[in-house]
Amino acid sequence: MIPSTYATVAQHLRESKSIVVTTGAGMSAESGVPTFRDETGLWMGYRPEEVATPTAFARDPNLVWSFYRKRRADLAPIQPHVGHRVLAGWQQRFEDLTIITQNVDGLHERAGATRVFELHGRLDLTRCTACNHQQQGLDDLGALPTCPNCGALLRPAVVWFEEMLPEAAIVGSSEAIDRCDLLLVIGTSNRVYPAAALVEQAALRGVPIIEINPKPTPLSNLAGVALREPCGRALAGIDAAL
Ligand code: BJW
Ligand code: ZN
Repeated sequence: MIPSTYATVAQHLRESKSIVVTTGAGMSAESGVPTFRDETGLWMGYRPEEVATPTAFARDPNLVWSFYRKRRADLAPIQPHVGHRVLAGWQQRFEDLTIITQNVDGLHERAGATRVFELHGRLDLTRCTACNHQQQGLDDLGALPTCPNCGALLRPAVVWFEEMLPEAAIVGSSEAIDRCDLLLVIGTSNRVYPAAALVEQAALRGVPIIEINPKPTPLSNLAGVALREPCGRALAGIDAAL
């Protein structure tokens, strides 16, 4: 017996021509990646401005690298879950489905998703603060890694507060939002901009919005349908109803 909300979302999916799915940290929670703002989230014990701003990195790169060194090590054994696989499968099934993620864990791609815009960069990418050098991988680079080319400090290739998002990701995301006729918002607190503004942008055009999140968010009022449960179970349920 398929719950009626799963059937409703499945019907929306079948009837839509262009679908966008935005995801946040809650998307990866069932894989074992901590969220940021929940009770046991990553920001507990840290003030975000102490570890996730360029000013913080300039002031205390040791502290910032110790935060990211642990997160890179923790990410290494993590695997995508059924929800990531369902979304990747929908990209094969539906003509136009774009995933826009704030996550830096690369789990959508590892589950086989092909069209993914990563708004906040990648934890498995490191870049030089002085030259164009970039390196890929989750290897332990030591306490304060430096560039093999020029000797300057390396930094995680993620987007911190006060930094611009990658141009291609923000342009591609905005275009996808402008042509979509269905938006699924999964596992984000919708507190960080400009990511949250994409949801507002779709709402302004009257696009139906479906939120999958155990808890309401500041943008829940824009969603016509809300599934208040973990996304792995919800996505598997919707998939079964398709
Ligand atoms: C589940 C679940 C399960 C649990 N299933 N769900 C407009 C207004 C106000 C402020 C601004 C504005 N525009 C810009 C700003 C400033 C700032 C901002 O937004 N501040 C607000 C916080 C007030 N934005 C920026 O600075 C951005 N840059 C920018 O705007 O550039 C222009 C500029 C230039 C110069 C000066 C000023 C502006 C950059 C933002 C970068 C964010 N970076 C981080 C860190 C990335 C690196 C890293 O990983 O360390 O990105 S912050 C952190 O928050 C991370 C996340 O991607 C992001 C969003 O968090 P997310 O994913 O929503 O996670 P949570 O924990 O908040 O929520 C999890 C949710 O999951 C919860 O709702 C749970 O209920 C749910 N959940 N289990 C489904 N199983
Ligand atoms: Zn360099």
